[in-house]
Amino acid sequence: MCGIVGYVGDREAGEVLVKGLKRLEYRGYDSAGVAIMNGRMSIQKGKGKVVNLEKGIFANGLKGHIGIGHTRWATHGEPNDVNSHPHMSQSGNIAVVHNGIIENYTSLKKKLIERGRTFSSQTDTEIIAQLLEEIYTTSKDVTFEQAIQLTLKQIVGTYGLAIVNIEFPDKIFIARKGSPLLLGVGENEMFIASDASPIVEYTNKVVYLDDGEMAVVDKYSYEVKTIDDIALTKEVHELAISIDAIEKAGYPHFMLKEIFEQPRSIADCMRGRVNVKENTIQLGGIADVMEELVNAKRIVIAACGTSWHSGLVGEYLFEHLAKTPVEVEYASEFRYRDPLIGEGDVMLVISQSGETADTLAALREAKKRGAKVLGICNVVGSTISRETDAGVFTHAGPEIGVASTKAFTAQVVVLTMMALATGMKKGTISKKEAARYIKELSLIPDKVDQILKECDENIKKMASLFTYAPNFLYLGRSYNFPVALEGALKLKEISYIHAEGYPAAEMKHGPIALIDEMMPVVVIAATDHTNDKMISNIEEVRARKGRIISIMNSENSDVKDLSEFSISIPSTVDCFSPLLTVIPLQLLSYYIAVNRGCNVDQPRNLAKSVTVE
Ligand code: UD2
Ligand code: GLU
Ligand code: MG
Repeated sequence: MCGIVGYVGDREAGEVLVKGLKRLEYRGYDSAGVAIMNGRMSIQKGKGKVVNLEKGIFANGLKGHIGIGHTRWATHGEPNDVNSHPHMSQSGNIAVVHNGIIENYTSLKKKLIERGRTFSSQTDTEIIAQLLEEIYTTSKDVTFEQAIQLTLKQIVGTYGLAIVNIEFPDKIFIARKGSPLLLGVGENEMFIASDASPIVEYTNKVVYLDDGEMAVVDKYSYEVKTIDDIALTKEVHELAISIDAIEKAGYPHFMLKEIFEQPRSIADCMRGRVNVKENTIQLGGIADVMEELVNAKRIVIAACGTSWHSGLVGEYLFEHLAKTPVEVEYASEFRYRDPLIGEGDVMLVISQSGETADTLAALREAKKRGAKVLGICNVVGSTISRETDAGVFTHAGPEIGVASTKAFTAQVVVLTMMALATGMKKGTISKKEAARYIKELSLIPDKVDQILKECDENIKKMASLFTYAPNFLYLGRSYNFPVALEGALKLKEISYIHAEGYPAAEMKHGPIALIDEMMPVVVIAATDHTNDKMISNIEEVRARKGRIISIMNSENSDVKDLSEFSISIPSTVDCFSPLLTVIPLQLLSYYIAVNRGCNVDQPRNLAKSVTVE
């Protein structure tokens, strides 16, 4: 995910672009760049924040009234100066900024290299500039617009695109499939952006591009058509929305936006890695260390907070699917207790930001003692991702809400893919089983979507009944025990209600003393091999008048009958159930916190990235 801006008019383009990119910086912030045309094509780009870009534009005196800009969140190729957008065609005539992923870029790149093109970056994006130039310069009687259409037809993946060509010094070409893009219509000036936040201060008239559409824009007019060249008349919308709301895509909080992004972030995490047709899982980031992972005597997972919970799910996954013994450690404990770890062991560190101080220290300790250390991080270029021997990025997109949601599900997806890949290689799961798991995994994004659509209203209603409960208990078994911990943590973090997560059967060894008619007990009762035991645990709570809220599968009528409230979700195989059961719990904590008037995105005393011990 990244931010795109474009400008053509009478203003200084550099100023409009930088201002717009600053507004879009929440979408990605590892590098930024602009292309400005003024008789020639001037490029300024590099690693780091938009302020660095601004200094560069100023220092190099980039002037002009037409340009495109980008703030990047790397998916393909590490965040460095070369991989920053805009990307150029070989001649330097065409510049492209891109939001999205070109899935077939490897094969296209190979063909273009065979035809003598040299590439300068590791990105998927560069292929667009190069292929476009190849088509435009080698095909007879093809206009630049037609060349764009032909290029887009060869590309598989998602894009929001803005393109300039020095041959057309007053035009910007844009196109969209899967990544948002809109046009701001001003008086003798036009704006282009990923969302309306860079535009609202100049105009309230916008045209939203839909998938499969492109446009040619100059300062006075725009022409929208499909990529099959059918002209369109688009509605001009009037914006009546604050900048703050726009950055949150209309959601009142980043946390809610991120919860609702999960169908997409989970799919992004699996993209290019899970292949249902061929029944394979390919994790490029750990291909070179697969041998070590398969032969590991033991895996130690070290993490903090929510990442520690995903680590617990990882333990169950690895022990079940790959038959490798796993221990999960709090990173802060591991580093200070003379741990037994060394050669032949694999350590897995998990951190959304990739900067968590305790996790980083655990990583260094394990490395010092001779273990292979692999990372699961969301932020590309972060310290942990650089210091690990190898790893897998979650590609969930920037997470702004302090309470982690989409990063958790993406971490669990990565752990699932790793455990499956290891099990397949080790032979601990058969081909047939693997096929079933891979198929089921590919269905998860749609099931998450279904939960969000079907359960949101119910959960909102339920939350209003429990807003002032002083305590909550969360119970789960097997794969859903870590989810109970995560549900309780979410509630504590953002609503400041005391909550505890417990393995359901362990409740009778203590917490059962807390249960009375005032105690809401959230039970995660997805149908699995522990179902009957779970039902007994629910009876134990009911016998003490506790109020049962259940997260269950629709066919589980026994649980429904025993619950005061139940949220019904689709079923999946046992080991993927956390990816579904956690969603209602995220929403429950969110709505309770909102009802209590808490600052959901920035809860008191917490920080997004804990870079201190
Ligand atoms: C990588 C590239 C991607 C594209 C693709 C082509 C990045 C971020 N990803 O995606 O651009 O070229 O290959 O097949 O450039 N890593 C760590 N520690 C961590 C996380 C990752 O060392 O905590 C390393 C990992 O070993 C790999 C690199 O970072 O060398 C990228 O990891 P990835 O998961 O993005 O890898 P992949 O193959 O999905
Ligand atoms: N795939 C492109 C890149 O890695 C664009 C990523 C984005 O949308 O931020 O450069
Ligand atoms: Mg274990």
